[in-house]
Amino acid sequence: MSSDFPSSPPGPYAQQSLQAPASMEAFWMPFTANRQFKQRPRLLTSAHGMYYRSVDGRQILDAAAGLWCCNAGHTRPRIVEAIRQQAATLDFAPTFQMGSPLPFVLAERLAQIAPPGLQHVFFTNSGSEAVDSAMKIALAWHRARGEGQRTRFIGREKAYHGVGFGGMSIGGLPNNRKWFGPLLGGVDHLPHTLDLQRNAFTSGLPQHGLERAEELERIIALHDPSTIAAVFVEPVSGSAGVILPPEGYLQRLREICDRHDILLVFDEVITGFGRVGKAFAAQRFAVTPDLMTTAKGLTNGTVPMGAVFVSGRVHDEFMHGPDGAIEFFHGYTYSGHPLACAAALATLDTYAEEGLFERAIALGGHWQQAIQSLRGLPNVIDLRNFGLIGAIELAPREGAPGARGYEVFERAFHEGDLLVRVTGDVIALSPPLIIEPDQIDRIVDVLGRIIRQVA
Ligand code: PXG
Repeated sequence: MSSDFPSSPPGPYAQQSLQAPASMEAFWMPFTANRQFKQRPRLLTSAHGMYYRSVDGRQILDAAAGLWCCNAGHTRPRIVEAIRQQAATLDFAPTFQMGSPLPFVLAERLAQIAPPGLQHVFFTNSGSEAVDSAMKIALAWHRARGEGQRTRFIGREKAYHGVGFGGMSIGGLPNNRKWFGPLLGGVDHLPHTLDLQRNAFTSGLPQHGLERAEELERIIALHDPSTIAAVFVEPVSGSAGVILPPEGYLQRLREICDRHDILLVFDEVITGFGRVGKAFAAQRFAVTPDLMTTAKGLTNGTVPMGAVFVSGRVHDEFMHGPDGAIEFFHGYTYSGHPLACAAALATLDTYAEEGLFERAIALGGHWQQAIQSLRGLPNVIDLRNFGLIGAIELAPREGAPGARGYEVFERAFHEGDLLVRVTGDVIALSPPLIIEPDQIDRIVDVLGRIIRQVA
């Protein structure tokens, strides 16, 4: 396998990517225990297909698609070439009152694979920016149609919608919120749908919990429907440790939003681009939102990019003002960046050519069996799977929540040559969609061994 890694000399900058840095002081790492990390670093230096290589030369099986990004696997030649060529052709072009072809081409391509009716695309550089952009589109849309009093948002407990003030406010992870003051006003939260008592060890979608969608009616009634702009949910939450929607739940949210003229927004930053067996979870669940936020898999993680998909009904309301009026006072310097667009187009071609959106379903049976085979191991209190997403929930050590999960994660990397993601005591799995059955088996073998060791 190691012979598959590119062997050509990498040049002066990439060369530095292959060795440990002289100092680790200056880089303040995001969402990381910096001091702990810098004492015993986990450094990745190169990548190919399903594997990373670590700084000490080991091949690490990537069971996390980087961070839910690299759905087609790593350093795919078509994507690499697209970025290389685009950088040498058009490195940057403004998109404020100016344009260049690629964002138009990419938006058309995205509209072709989008859920029905979501045919307009607003580009951002990340999932967080996509979420904040969607919140602003929702507010401005209501105002444009004479409903400017609709300013409230409804998010959900345990939700992750990125780290902008908007996304933090509708998000529901206490650690991500409590440090940062009062956040946005006028936000309420649905209850989350994790219910180990009733749903533990369910294969696929949980059977219990549909009634938690009814809470939306209660929250809407409390504030009055006329004050509410939009409801934001992740069809499947990832960051909080993989939380699945009960059967029928998303349909129910759609019905309630429709009844009260409230926009429904799906945050598909992790579920988009094939993670659950269709291009988007909206299609897998056959529920179409009004807006959809995406990022990560859009460029296979190669160049930062996010996109908000917008329905015709929402988009068209903005297009009524006087000619020459800017319709939406929002955007980023790098919205529709040429390198990101080129990377995204090559990524979409790779997904299509290799049938990767269908692969999560094709591999679903094997995946489910593999994940659920860990049942009965010490401290395993739940196993969840859907599409090519898996979660192993471990009982927390007494007085030390998260310690057992972290130990599994660390040992998996150092001793098992395996990259997983950990959130508290949940091990989350989301491998590239190019994974082969024997690699699925290896993930489960390594984790099974380590879970026994940390018992
Ligand atoms: N929405 C959702 C649903 C996400 O999962 C974001 C927004 C923010 O995207 P950016 O590109 O701004 O990071 C995310 C990001 C994890 C993990 O451990 C998940 C994310 C980021 C980091 C870690 O599951 N998702």
